[in-house]
Amino acid sequence: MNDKKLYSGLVEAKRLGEKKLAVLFDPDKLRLQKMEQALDLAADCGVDYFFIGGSLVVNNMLDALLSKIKERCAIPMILFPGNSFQLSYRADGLLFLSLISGRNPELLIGQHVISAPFLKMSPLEIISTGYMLIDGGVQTSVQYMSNTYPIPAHKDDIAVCTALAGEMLGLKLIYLDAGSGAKNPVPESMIEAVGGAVSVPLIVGGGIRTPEKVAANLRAGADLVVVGNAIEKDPGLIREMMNAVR
Ligand code: 1GP
Repeated sequence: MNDKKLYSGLVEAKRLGEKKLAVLFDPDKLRLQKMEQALDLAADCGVDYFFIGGSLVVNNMLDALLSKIKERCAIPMILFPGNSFQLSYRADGLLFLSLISGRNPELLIGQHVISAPFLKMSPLEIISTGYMLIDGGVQTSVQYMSNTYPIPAHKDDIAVCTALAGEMLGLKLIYLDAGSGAKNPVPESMIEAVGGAVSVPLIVGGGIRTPEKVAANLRAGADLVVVGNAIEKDPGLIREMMNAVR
């Protein structure tokens, strides 16, 4: 899928004011029965994307997971990799994440250099993404693993300047993430401020547990909301969340 369909779909949806939901699967946390239930519901309700990845993937299930999803539905699968080991040609696209909220050169450019030749040969659609960690009230795996400080949740101005710089550097998406399992999701004031400042599509995730919160984030200016943990615990939420999106 190297024809840039995923990104152009996001840009077009933003232009039309259509909102999107992605369900995040962490290959380490899969329980097969819930997974099958989640896949069927996602297909039935028209979930827009699956994001696949985690800060630390310790099992070897990535390819198996991607094949399983493909067998069961046609929802695009986008890799959301915590490191350069989490790559697979079986997905449709990849968020090429540069952790612009942090000052760890490995995650700004180092891992990218290592994975670039593999990605150049791959059929994946590569979407450069300015990834910004926002303090979610607890230390999350991604904070620890990335060895970076998140942006304080009340510092909308830092978030805006960081996102603007990312956009000016040519990154095609901005992703505000409070981290998987965050106690506090990204504040709506920050989503509004960043959404008003950049023109590329805005993704928001981390600690979103209810359909009301999904709707509030979309109203604040998110174009795409990502939900992982809450749906992993209760796949039934997919339907209510999709209703909130539509
Ligand atoms: C991906 O961090 C999100 O950006 C997912 O977070 O697992 O808390 O929904 P949750």
